[in-house]
Amino acid sequence: MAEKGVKVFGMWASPMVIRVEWALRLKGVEYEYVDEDLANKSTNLLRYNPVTKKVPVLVHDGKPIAESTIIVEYIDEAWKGGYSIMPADPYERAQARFWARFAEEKCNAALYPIFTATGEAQRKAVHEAQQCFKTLETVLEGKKFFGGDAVGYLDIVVWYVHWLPVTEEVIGTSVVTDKELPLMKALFDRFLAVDAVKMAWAQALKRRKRPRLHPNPTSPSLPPSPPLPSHKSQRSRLGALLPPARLCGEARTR
Ligand SMILES: N[C@@H](CCC(=O)N[C@@H](CS)C(=O)NCC(=O)O)C(=O)O
Repeated sequence: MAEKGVKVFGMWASPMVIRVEWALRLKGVEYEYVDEDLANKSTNLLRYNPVTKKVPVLVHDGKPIAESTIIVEYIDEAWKGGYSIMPADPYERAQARFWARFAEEKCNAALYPIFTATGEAQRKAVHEAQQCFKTLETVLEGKKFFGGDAVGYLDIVVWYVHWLPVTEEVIGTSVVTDKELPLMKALFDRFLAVDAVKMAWAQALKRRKRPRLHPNPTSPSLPPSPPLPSHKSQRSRLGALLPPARLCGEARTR
């Protein structure tokens, strides 16, 4: 008999995985979360995603789907009714996809050098990321969220909403400020106050304490990191140990 239910194969710090969890929570879909050690991937992950071998993977009634943005669209279509993630209008849908690709390819890419550069190179990287965000910010004019009055597809794709405050604290430099990017900053605050968003992020931070996670995902021989202290210092350590740049995307060390 075919396997029933919804599973998400993920890794706590992955900004791509949390997109899937946000989408499922917004839709009110129950799911089981399977935490992967990316230094030692499970046979199930390799079986479900033999092509890229990356998380997230959504398994719905035994059928796997990979690539976070594709999964988010799938979730919206598979659980029709109730909360809508994609705009109803085809033109608006096309626009949301266009900006999602821009955010993914240009703004995400512009952020990675900030985490790794220092001094003048970092200042230049911050400036370039801000220019990219300014372009993205034009979509927010007159709206509460990219999706309009409620969180939509583009809000979900813009992962730096939850990771950027953490990394800004670690690098000691602000990218999204009231002065430079007021609409984006207001969006960040609003987005992080949405229940489904808050709950998924709080849950992800709890997973961080699992002992089998390592400070360096490419070095399974390292001892597990100790439990984190709370709040501000916790956030600093989170960023210092595992910034997204070391885990995700092209910048990750292989
Ligand atoms: N384009 C993919 C990127 C997924 C991705 O980069 N996943 C990272 C974690 S954030 C991963 O699984 N890395 C393990 C590896 O590269 O081996 C998506 O959006 O789903």
